Parts: sequence; structure tokens; C-alpha cells
Amino acid sequence: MTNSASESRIEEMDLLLQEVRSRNAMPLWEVNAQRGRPTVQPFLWRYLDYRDLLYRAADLVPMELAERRVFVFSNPGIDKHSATSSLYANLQIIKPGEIAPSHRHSPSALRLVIEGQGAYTAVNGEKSYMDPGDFVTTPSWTWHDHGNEGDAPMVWLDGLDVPFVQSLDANFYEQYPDSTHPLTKPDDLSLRMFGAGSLKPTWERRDSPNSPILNYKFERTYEALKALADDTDGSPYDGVTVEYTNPLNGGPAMPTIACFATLLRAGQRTQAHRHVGGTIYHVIEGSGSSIIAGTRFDWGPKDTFVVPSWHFHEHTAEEEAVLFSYNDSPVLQALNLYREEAMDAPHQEETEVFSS
Ligand code: 1HN
Repeated sequence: MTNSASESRIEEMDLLLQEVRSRNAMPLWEVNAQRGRPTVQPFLWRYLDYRDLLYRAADLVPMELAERRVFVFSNPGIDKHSATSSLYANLQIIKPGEIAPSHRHSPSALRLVIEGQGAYTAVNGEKSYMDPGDFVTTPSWTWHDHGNEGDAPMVWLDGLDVPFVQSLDANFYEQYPDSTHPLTKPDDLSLRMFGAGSLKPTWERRDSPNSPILNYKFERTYEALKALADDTDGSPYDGVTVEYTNPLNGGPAMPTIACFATLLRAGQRTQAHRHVGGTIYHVIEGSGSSIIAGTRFDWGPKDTFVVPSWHFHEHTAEEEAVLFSYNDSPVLQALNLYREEAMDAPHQEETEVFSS
């Protein structure tokens, strides 16, 4: 082609592109060539950077205005306010005497209690008082309210699949006419009925994609982790990790969110691997660091960090550490999209140290 022939071809291509765009379409080769598309970044939110702000919000923002007094962690790599493309990680604070009124929504939710005592969550007529480290489920479309009957504010981490549900245009929400939903069951009945592991009540024939257990108490989780750590090595990649399962079918606690507790022994360093399913980690206790795609993240109690999908990661515990984590792997597994692989070498090179 002569110079002028190729120039006129470029002009014609530009014109074509403009005309296609003006008709609300886009040639695929242009879509694919777009650089710098937003992607979830590895990131860490230090609890101490937010605690004072939460307490300030507790004084300034009345519950009637906020409905839930929540800070939504925003991943700097994406243009929506969420921790990963599919999941929320939030901090919520509730003051003594307050009630966060009853509502229900199609997104599934979980709580991991960070500080305080004396607050409860009530889900579909069952109430459970929450203590630090407890993992609480609020399945899709269940009525739930929170109340603080203690004498100090209470803070927890909320996990929700709101961005995922929104991406499917399936987000529904409803307020209960009263601030609380009537209680119809003894407190913590679900844990007494279904929390005995292999012993299941015979007269209960229900199956459900949601775990019937409202509150997986930390004490029991820690006991189980310690017992495993005494007798087994655990996973070379994840340490001694247990999944909070649905006792009705052995599946994940909720159909869209898998939740885990990990114990890392003092001095333990796991091997690097990667998998799809961007994962949110929350440090229940202990301190250490994680290398995520070459960057070292130092963490301590109550911190929260994100390992994005398909990023190599490995963890090192300085002292014994217990981590809570959750991701959308049940969705990926159900749709045959799940994959994982070990890195060729056991450990990554540390090229950077994260500072926010
Ligand atoms: C929600 O219902 C709660 O019930 C917390 O505590 C955070 C974020 C988005 C949508 C609903 C709660 C939420 C939420």
C-alpha cells in the first residue's frame, strides 16, 4: 500500500469507529484494545485508621438517618465502592441502646465481630448475642435487625455479595414495618440443633442452600482449629483452614459466599498459590504478613485485606494468628469457572512493601 492509501484507510477506520459508537455499539477489536481497565488491587485497611472515624460517625450520624452506620471499604483499583468486584467488606458500629431496624434484601450477608459485647443480631425470629470472633450469617431475604443492649459501642465487619447481585440486576430490598421482627424461637436454637457436627436431628428434613446456623461462636472455631493444628500439618498453601459449612449438606455457609477460619502457627510460612475468587481476609488475632503478587502486606489484629482473583499469595505468621476469610468461590464452582494453581517455586520474591 502507498502512504496515502494507508492514510486514507486509517481515516476511514476512524470514521467507521465514530459511526459505530454513535449508534451505541463498539467494534470488539476496539473494546479489547482499551488499556487500563479497572482491576481489583491487593489492598489492606488497618483497623486503627478507621476506629476513631467510626466512633465519630457514631456521635454524628443518627441511626434513623443511616439505617446501618457503615463504612464501605473501597478498593482503589475499581470505580465502584466495594472491596472486590463481587463482594463488600464494611465496618459497622452500633451504640448502646440503638436498634438497626429490621429489613431484608436479596444479597446475602455475614458479620465477623471485631469489638464490644452485648449486641445481638436477630434473623427470622431467632436472636443471638455476639462476641468478638463470632461469625454470623444473614442469608438472602431473611428479616434481620441488630440491637446493642451492652454499655459500649460494638463494631463488626460486614461481608455482603451486593456488587455480585447488582451485576445481575437482582437486588431487592424491603423494610419491616416495626423496628424489630417478632422473636419466635429460643436464642441460638439453630446452633443447638445443627451445631453438633455429625449429629443431626432426625425430625428436621429441611434442605436449604443456606446454613441454618445463625452464629458460629468463635470459642468453638478456635477449639477446632487448635485440635487440628495439634495433629495435622494442614494445607501447605492455606495453613490449618476450616470452612464454615452448611450442616444440612456440607456446602458453603451461603450459596454465594464461602467462609473460612485459618490458624497459622507462630513462624509458619505458607507456600504461594493462586485461585479465582477474590478473597477478603480479616485478622481475628495475631500478626504477620502476606505477600500478594510481590508486595508484602504487614497485618495485625482487626486489619482487613484483599487478595484479588488469580493473584499469587502466601502468608507468614509472626505469632500464632487466626484469620477469617470469605470469597465467591461457590458461584465460580457452580458455574464451572473455578481454577487454582500452585506457583512453580514455593515462595515469591518480595519486591515492595505496602503502605496506604
Ligand atoms: C445491610 O443490610 C447491613 O443489615 C449492613 O447490617 C451493610 C450494606 C449494603 C446493603 C445492606 C446490615 C449493608 C446492608
